[in-house]
Amino acid sequence: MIHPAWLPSEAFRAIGSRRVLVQGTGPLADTVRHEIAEACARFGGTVVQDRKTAELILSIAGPGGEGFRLGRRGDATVISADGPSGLLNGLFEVVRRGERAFGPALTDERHVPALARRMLDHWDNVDVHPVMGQVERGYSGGSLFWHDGRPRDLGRVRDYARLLAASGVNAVAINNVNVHTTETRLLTDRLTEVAGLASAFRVYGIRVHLSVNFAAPVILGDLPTADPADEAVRAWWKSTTARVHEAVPDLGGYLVKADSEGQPGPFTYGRSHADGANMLAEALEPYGGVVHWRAFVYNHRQDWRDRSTDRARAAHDHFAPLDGTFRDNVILQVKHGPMDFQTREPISPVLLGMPSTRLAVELQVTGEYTGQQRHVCYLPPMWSEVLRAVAGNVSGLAAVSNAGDDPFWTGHPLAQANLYAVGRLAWNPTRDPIAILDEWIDLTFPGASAELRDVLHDLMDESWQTYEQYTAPLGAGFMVRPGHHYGPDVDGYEYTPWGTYHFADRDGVGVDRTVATGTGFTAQYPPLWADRYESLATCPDELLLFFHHVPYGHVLHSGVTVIQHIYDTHFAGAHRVTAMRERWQEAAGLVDPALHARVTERLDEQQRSADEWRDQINTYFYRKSGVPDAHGRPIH
Ligand code: BDP
Repeated sequence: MIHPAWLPSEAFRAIGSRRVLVQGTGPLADTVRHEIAEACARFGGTVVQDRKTAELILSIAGPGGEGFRLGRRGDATVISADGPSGLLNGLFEVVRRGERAFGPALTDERHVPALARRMLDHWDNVDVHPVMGQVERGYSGGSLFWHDGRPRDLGRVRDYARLLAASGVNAVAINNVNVHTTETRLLTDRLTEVAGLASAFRVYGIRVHLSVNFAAPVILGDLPTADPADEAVRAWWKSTTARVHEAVPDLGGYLVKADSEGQPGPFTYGRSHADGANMLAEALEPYGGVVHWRAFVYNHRQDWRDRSTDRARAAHDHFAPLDGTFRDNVILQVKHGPMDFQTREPISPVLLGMPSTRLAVELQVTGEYTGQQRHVCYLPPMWSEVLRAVAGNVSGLAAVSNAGDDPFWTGHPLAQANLYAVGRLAWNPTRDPIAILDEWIDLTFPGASAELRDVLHDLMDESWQTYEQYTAPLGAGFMVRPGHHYGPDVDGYEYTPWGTYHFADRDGVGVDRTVATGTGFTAQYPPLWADRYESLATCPDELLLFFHHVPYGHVLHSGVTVIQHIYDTHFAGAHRVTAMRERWQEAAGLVDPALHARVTERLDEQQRSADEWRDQINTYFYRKSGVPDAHGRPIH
């Protein structure tokens, strides 16, 4: 059985037991009508045609737009939508409120999304990749879109689109940013598959985007070059894009990973990333499409002995000089941190330093470096910090999806909350992440008892911080097993060409990224930020080792030494997991037994893994430093 996630039928009871009027035409109004008719059939309400008797009125009151007004008119609750998408968004607002949407106390509210583009990126392959599997960094089974190299039944895709629409998402990229040969063909001879997926997403107001391979003209055998200055190449993209739009008239656009981790790009031809992005933007422009061009460009074949190189600098070094040179329909998609989705990173300086470029911030819902959906790790507290810092600079959010064909959608059932919350935060980045968690609990477990709610909060509220405690300390990243990135491997990446180092030796640890003595990365920030990170006196503890190389005896703002902090947090984090496991047993009988069993199994693994992290990290730093634990706990 497929778990209904945050849309069990019970969530529609308040609507489905009333007299409801829907006014408006078009596919999205039809979707809303269909949702209401189903709910009424289940809960005894009626679809009415008359305003006078209606208890809920949903109407399209404007020419277009995603916003809506919610309020009371007489005895009815009314959604006046700016356009068809607003109608759907209004419906889900009423679903979220349940009975609370119907009291006379309801005051007029206007709802509009803060970020215009709220996108999920799927790293799905059509075929199963020999190393990466079908979904790259996927921890929830196979793809929702393809099976055995063929498109799946669209029913489940439609259910997925519905879940996403109810969270506020309005765009998806359906295939992996590493575009292999089969997936390159989605642009040409596999277009009918794209059209099928687009039809499933369209009825929920979600536009499909395609990840494209920059070298597609060469890979598909049509041209000898992919040089963006070559007229034949430009013409190829224009005619190919025209054909794509014959099949999918409302395609949202292209997503591109270029000159990164082996993907082809404009550098091959001595051209800039603006040249590359602008060529695709020109091809998409007649159709209102956009190019999401990723800023994740760095040299993954570095000489690790060369201390002057710094992977954290790469995106800003490449892109900041191009500010103002991108066409209007290019969106530069920037990972939230300068490295790569680590548990703790500072904000990418690209997001603070390109005022004349349209920017989208990229987050990773799939927990590649945050427990891979085997650990409980509720990420919105991290995302909320990011979004508050870049508010006003970005107009979009793109997040790597964590959903797959798993019956619980996300491997770990509690990881559904991350998927739900990312859309809600994109709609309103100022929301309290814990209030969003409450919303998810209400929808997913309608009528949840106070007891269940408390257990879920105990497990999830601070789970990101707990994960951070027992894994890599103080902003040091990548102490993970190379390749699959699960579990500890203290030096796994230390002497590799990937540019991911912590520089631990017998005297100290951390990467010196200061201007004074290090790589100069701090200078990429606006002055106030740069000063804060440059100085040991003001650099926040949790990012200390990201910016500074310090002796083990360095005293943190918290008053403890770096080495003692490492020991303390690792013991505390693993201990906390033990408490979480015990707490979860109190939820037995309060949730679906299959869900309870799945979470129990995951918590067992989280405990094993947290203990392993604790022991390896503590032992490593004890052996490097020779400093014993002040509290005499066992470290070998
Ligand atoms: C890294 C992943 C890799 C992705 C890459 C990306 O390990 O699988 O292809 O990000 O974002 O974190 O392109």
